[in-house]
Amino acid sequence: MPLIYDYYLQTYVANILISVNPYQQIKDLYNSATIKQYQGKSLGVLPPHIFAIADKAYRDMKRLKESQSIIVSGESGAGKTESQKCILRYLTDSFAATNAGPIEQRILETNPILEAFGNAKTLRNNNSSRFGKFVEIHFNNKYQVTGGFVSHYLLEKSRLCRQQRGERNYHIFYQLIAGSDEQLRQQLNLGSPDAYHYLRHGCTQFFCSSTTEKQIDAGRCADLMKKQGAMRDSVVDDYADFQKLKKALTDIGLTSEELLGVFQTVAAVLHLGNVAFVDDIDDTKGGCKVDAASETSLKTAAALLGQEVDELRHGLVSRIMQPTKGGVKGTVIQVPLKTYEAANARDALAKEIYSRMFDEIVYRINKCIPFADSVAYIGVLDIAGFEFFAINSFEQFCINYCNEKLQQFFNDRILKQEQELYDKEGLCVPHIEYADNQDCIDLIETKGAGILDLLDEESKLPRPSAQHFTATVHQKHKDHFRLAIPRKSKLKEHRDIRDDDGFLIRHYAGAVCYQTALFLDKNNDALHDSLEFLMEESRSPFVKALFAPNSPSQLSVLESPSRNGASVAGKKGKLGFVSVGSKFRSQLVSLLEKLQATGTHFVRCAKPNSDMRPKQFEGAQILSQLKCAGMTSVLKLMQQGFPSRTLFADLYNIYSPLLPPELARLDPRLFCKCLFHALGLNDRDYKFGLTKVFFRPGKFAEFDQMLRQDPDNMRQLVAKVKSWLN
Ligand code: AD9
Ligand code: MG
Repeated sequence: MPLIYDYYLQTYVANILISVNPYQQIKDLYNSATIKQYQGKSLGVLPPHIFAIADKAYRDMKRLKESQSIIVSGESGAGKTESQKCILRYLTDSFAATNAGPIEQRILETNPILEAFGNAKTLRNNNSSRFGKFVEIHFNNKYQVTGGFVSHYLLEKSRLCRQQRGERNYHIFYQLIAGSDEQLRQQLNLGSPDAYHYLRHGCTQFFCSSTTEKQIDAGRCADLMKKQGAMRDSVVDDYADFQKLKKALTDIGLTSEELLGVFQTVAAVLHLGNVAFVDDIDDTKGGCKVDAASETSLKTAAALLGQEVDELRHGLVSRIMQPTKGGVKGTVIQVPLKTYEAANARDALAKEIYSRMFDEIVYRINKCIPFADSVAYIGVLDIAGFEFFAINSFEQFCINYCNEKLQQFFNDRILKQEQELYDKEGLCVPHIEYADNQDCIDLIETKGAGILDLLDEESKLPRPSAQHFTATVHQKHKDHFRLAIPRKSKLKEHRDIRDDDGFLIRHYAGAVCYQTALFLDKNNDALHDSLEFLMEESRSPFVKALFAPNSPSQLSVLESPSRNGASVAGKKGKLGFVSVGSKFRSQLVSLLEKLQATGTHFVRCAKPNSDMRPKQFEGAQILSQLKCAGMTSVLKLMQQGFPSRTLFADLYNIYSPLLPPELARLDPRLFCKCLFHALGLNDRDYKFGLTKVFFRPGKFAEFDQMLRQDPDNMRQLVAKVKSWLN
């Protein structure tokens, strides 16, 4: 039986915040007054809150003069992105430079932009982020916000061409249709969502809020929305979000031509998706041609992409090949494509255009929030948690690989280093065993024999196949504990599948069965050369720039330039392209290097139920999420651990100015001992190590409060210390 709750559930396990999505707006929970309340307060002084974590990260950055990161994790719909937004708001509101308003505004405006192009309605979340991100807020030497940097990971490209029933494509398509004025609509030749092949498979409804409904009552949009039966959501509103998006894009510096370039590109993707192909019976080589019924779509797509219609037509129905013999390039030949090959080429083009546009937009965002005078940053990671569905493909494989790496980092930071520190400081806390997952990471990423490299190798074969790839994986890692052949029933449930069509990996959070049929295609999403050449020569300056050799997609968009200018996107290998898997592996290396170099804070978000409803709390579901987040070992450790600690010297520096000179003269260690004794702290609540004092959860905050008490108590305290010293 689900339990009913009507409060916002947040709690700490040691210094880790566990936050359960309330699925309702809670009055005053995130307003400016609450922000003020949490400023400068130690963890535990006020009720658990995402602001308390943001403030701790800020205070640690200042105190330790070291960048910090906050890792927000959880399954889809658990509240990661909302938490990230709260952290960004807290930091930009609290620590703005007095006269640097626009920078904070621009940092906050990255959200509507990223969400328009990178979020979509899924069955699990109406505003699901279909990419991962690490957002850095940079601070100057006065620890005021000075700029930012966004790194992004694994935009889900497959969504562009197909969505599950009930899911949508990226919000921007619906925003553009619902929000553009008549002139823009005509310019882009826009119809309603059900007119587009790329929107038709999923759900074609708009999102709307009651305010918008009133605002646009008499307009075309209201008409459209009524016809489509608009869905209500507290966060997503296609019409209003489009107006916000236009403002945000203008604020980050896009000119009106560039803005039009973006919208033309979005519309071009829709029209391109409507170009269908049929077998060309006149072609002796078995080629295909554009279906006469989609000529208008082809023309519109070509115009919007700055192409000649016939060149685009040619690019889609044939490909150029230049065979090499003995290292010498031969004559260029045109190979006609079969109907399904042309459809694949069209989809590949749509995905490539869109993902390059996404890279460009992130690049422009970063350009407008520079951080030349940064001394440190706080980075917030919002990336999908461990996933397992009825059918798991390459996307789940990549995200679970990422979660293995993050879990290892979490174990290392929270469990390994914590226990090493207890040993070093002589604290005598019993050891906690936890599972090491290095073998699972090796299985995936080892150079040469790891699954990612085997996949790349398969692509280089003359006739690559999913079966051969899968068989190679099983053969290379025959007795690997983490790898198994899935039981027939597991794969066959949904389709007619053979044994060598998949593998099972025993992840830290559970076993997942991967279906490998589309691994090769999803790993190698390069365009064929003819289309790439066409786009490079586009008459549209916006499209041409997307395909230029120095475009953000070609350069690395992953590194903040101040620390490492080098590209981590990987070098073009023998394949002539960087595979999705190897690019992601490089990105993860870079991300983990950053995390290793920062102080870390963890937020574990949990989803209370599968229906996105408030006040419905399903205990078993939450427990399983906490297990996936590796929280059980942490709970064991923290039951007997000491999560807050501070150097004697630091404690001395903080509190000696509050206390009379007799006390301040003592050396830091004795000073702390006297103070604790005089305050009458229970010795189960703290432990003295060699250089630091350690506190049980929540006890540092109590201690801090005791010391900031009124002068009368302080006098009594000093008298107690003196008598104890005598
Ligand atoms: V996904 O992996 O991107 O699909 P997230 O990011 O974990 O997922 P998100 O932050 O988008 O989830 O939250 C999902 C929805 O829950 C939001 O659209 C809100 O409607 C709702 N939510 C989440 N957090 C809060 C909150 N603190 N207060 C109120 C919330 N509503
Ligand atoms: Mg999200």
